[in-house]
Amino acid sequence: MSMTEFQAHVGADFLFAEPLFNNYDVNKDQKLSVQEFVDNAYHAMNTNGDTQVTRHEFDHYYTQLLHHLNQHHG
Ligand SMILES: [Ca+2]
Ligand SMILES: [Ca+2]
Repeated sequence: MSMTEFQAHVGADFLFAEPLFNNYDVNKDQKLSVQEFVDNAYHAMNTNGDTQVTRHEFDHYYTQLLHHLNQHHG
């Protein structure tokens, strides 16, 4: 792997991680509390806004996440 390839790889990861982290970090203290992490993951998965995350909703979220990662990793 060349330095250019390495930087492209790290850069893509950073670009993906930064907005994701900021989205989770509700009070912007640059740390994720358990509450912030759980709330965001829960709301991200619970697409129909009820009080439960079904297996279907979880699978949908997981598929979307993998899709994102595959796009950035080429
Ligand atoms: Ca926080
Ligand atoms: Ca639901």
